Amino acid sequence: MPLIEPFRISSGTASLRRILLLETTDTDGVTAWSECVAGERPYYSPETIDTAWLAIQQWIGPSVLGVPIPGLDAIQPSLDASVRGHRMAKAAVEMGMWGLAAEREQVSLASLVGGRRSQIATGISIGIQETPQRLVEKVRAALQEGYRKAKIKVQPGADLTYLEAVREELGQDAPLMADANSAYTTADFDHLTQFDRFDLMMIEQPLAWDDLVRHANLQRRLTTPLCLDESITDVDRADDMLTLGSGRIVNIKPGRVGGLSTACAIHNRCASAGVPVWCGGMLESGIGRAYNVALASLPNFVLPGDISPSARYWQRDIVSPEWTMDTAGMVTVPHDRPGIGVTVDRDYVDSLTVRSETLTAD
Ligand code: OSB
Ligand code: MG
Repeated sequence: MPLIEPFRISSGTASLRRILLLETTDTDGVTAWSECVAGERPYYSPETIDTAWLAIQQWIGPSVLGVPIPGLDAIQPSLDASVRGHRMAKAAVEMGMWGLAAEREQVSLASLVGGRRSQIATGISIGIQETPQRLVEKVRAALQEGYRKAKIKVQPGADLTYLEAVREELGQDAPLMADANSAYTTADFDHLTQFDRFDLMMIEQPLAWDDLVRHANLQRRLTTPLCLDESITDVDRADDMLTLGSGRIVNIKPGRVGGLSTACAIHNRCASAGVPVWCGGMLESGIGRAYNVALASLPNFVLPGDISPSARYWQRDIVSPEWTMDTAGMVTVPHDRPGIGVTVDRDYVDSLTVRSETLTAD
């Protein structure tokens, strides 16, 4: 699916998304769609869409097909017991089974997850722009459209002057944060302390994608809260972050942590520790977005999520209704619709499909 505009972050640019979709069917013929959030290249995490395809086909698919599931929370532990890593591939499968359960029971995915919120406050994630002025215009337009938070992608050379320009023109109260996608190192600590003067809501993942210790050292030197994204891959990593003080906020993405049950467990851990969370995004189609919206309806998702409406990324989404945001920056949780809450436009998906494969229980 072609993105409406290229999305540039410190670790690479995306202009066209190759998306892996799963359609999971049970023995009664009930089906549900889910999405794998892996990128085309291993620039965010080691996984890619192609490693996910292989992992699902070779190991993950065969270990769930035809096997009775004792409960939704049991899927991921059973996958983790054998297959190391491949969390995004596991998540696509695990989430499909949540979607399927919601469909079977004719309840909304949000209520199956335990979410009560009826609307989700939405933030926008804005890629690295050619000039600070271009960024100012983007942020201004987004806040005018209703977005409750603007996340500005940064990297060395496109940080302080950009943030300075946005603060100067949009004022001290504009809800801003920065996301570095691991663009900095311990050599940049002095530089990073200069971010404090912009009064950001948080700085997301400034250091290495799998680091916790250095983030803790950096957090001690900053007044701005750090938020971790890439580094929080499971419940233990979230516990480690809390123990070490590696950050004060967590961006939860179900795809990154292996599925919805771990996403919920991390949410609960953070809630007990008084650490706020919000739901991140991975440039998903309307299918992946459905799972994010359901997750974000849990109570400790207290900060605006990267849950942009379909039209932010796609000329035409593959679901109906498309995801929309109102002028107050809120996305409505489809509690009144069973399953994932949207219908997949199968003809459109077929027309975009370049490869498909069916795995069956033997
Ligand atoms: O770091 O949150 C990130 C997109 C791809 C990979 C990593 C990230 C992102 C985003 C986009 O920030 C969030 C969205 O889907 O709106
Ligand atoms: Mg991020």
